[in-house]
Amino acid sequence: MIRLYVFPARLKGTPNPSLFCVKLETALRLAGVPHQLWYEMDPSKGPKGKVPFIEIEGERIADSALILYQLKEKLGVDLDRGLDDAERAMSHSIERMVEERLSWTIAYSRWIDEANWPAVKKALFQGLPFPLSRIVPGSARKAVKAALHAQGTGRHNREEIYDLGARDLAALSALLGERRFFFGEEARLADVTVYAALISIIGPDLESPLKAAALSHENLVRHAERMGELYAAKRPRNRINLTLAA
Ligand SMILES: N[C@@H](CCC(=O)N[C@@H](CS)C(=O)NCC(=O)O)C(=O)O
Repeated sequence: MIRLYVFPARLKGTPNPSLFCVKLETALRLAGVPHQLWYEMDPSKGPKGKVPFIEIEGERIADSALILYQLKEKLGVDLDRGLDDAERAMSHSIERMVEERLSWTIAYSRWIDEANWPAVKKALFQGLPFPLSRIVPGSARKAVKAALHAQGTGRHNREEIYDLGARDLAALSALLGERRFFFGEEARLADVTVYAALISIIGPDLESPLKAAALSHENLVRHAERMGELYAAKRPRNRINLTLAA
């Protein structure tokens, strides 16, 4: 049985505070891959210092994309089965745009934007004992700020960052058009990845120009609703272990 390690589900409105955890869990659910969910608060427990990661046959593997490549190789799991080469390339491009660009705007809106940080801090770090409650949130925020700066997004001003995010969302909306899913009637990896981003933006009770931009695209909102229904319908039975990892 695969163990899927994700952050505790501490942000109301989204299955997980991490877009990458939502993506991987949704992909496993949709592909019908049996798994147990383990909550891990410490990314350093993962082989690459990040969450999510999985444990399969005693081996820990990190990175949502690399995990899915391995599951394809080992178990034949492929949400993009049946797509032609150009569609697969489009699916890949959508996944990369969401993860390499849009996700940083989401991180900014939660961790840096003063309008949301107090609520995010409260949700993510609830229950930490003193004095950790005084130290951990600030140092985690500092680390995200440094990562945003290194990646580049953090060098733009607030207006520019939200404008970049709004452009990504507009592109996704145009690509989706009137279809139910990006490649027709079936949800593919691109749909899973976009859902992970959309529910991260729209789901939590946090306001930002990014959320306003997402809500302005009716087709994206409907897509998120549709994917949310699929996510709920594909809940694995007796396979969830909501235990905090030791
Ligand atoms: N490329 C990775 C990204 C995972 C990632 O960035 N995880 C973040 C949470 S959203 C993390 O664990 N950050 C902790 C850190 O960088 O110290 C994937 O697809 O899994």
